[in-house]
Amino acid sequence: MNAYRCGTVGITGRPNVGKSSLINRLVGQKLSIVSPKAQTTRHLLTAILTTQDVQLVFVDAPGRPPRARSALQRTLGRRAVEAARDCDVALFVVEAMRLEAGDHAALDAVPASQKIIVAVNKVDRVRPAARLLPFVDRLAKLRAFDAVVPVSARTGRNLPALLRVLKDAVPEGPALYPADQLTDRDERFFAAELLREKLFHALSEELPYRCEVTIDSFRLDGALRRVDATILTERESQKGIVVGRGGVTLKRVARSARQDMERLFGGKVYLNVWVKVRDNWTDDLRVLQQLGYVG
Ligand SMILES: Nc1nc2c(ncn2[C@@H]2O[C@H](COP(=O)(O)OP(=O)(O)OP(=O)(O)O)[C@@H](O)[C@H]2O)c(=O)[nH]1
Ligand SMILES: [Mg+2]
Repeated sequence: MNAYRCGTVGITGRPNVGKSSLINRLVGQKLSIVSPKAQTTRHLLTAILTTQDVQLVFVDAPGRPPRARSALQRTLGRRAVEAARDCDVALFVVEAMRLEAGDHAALDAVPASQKIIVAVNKVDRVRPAARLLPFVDRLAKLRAFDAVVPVSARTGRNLPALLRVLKDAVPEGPALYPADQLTDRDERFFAAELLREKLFHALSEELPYRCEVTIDSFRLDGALRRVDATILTERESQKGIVVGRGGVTLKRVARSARQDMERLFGGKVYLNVWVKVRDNWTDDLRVLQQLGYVG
């Protein structure tokens, strides 16, 4: 029998290439939030896949922002490289048929000594599929990658092949986590993230980047989870948009977040959401500290 394998897989890549989608699909649970906008992920998140012969501990990370304009973005930039450096193997995700300066910058931040596997994501969009071959060739010349695997997080295509190469890349050793543990984060973290995800879907352009979510209290009341949350905005005018006319936007966002929480937690949730203004929080080190972005 082959020995058990276990290791950490740090994800890296330009924003919006589908890193979080891929991790969710690989572990079979929506843990990491996803949106069509770049820079959705802000925190490091562990998602654990345990099988008969391997345990893969994926670390999702923010996409590396092209230009850091605020203190928050500088922190995200640092987090983006952390995951790919401090792991057994880096999973570098790119979008099929699209290599940009951001991809090269993300790759350059991974030390030359690091094992790297490339996932060429979103291949469901490439027609005919033969167009992919020259792209993969070009990619393979960038560095001595351990493997280049075309996949689709959307359709699940080729994910078993990706899991096989990841398994071969991690060291032999016993599992780090119990077989039924899916993540290192608690329900409180997911409550905040799911609410933040809904803001990314409901608000246009710049506004989601000006918002943050904090959980003021998270209590179990029998089988009911009672969650009090605050959405921080930077200005009064932004608060107005988040709340919406007659409160419609806020109601829609809160309802959708509550439904996702109930699905993830497997029980009823009572969610209360307030919206507050905290002047320029994305550049306020004290606020960023309170939010856990800076130590
Ligand atoms: N067509 C297609 N779209 C995908 C695929 N994977 C992800 N997407 C979409 O790409 C967008 C970005 O996905 P995310 O998973 O949030 O990307 P990310 O790399 O985690 O982004 P950041 O956290 O901002 O760095 C979303 O709209 C996804 O639905 C795929 O395989 N095919
Ligand atoms: Mg992400």
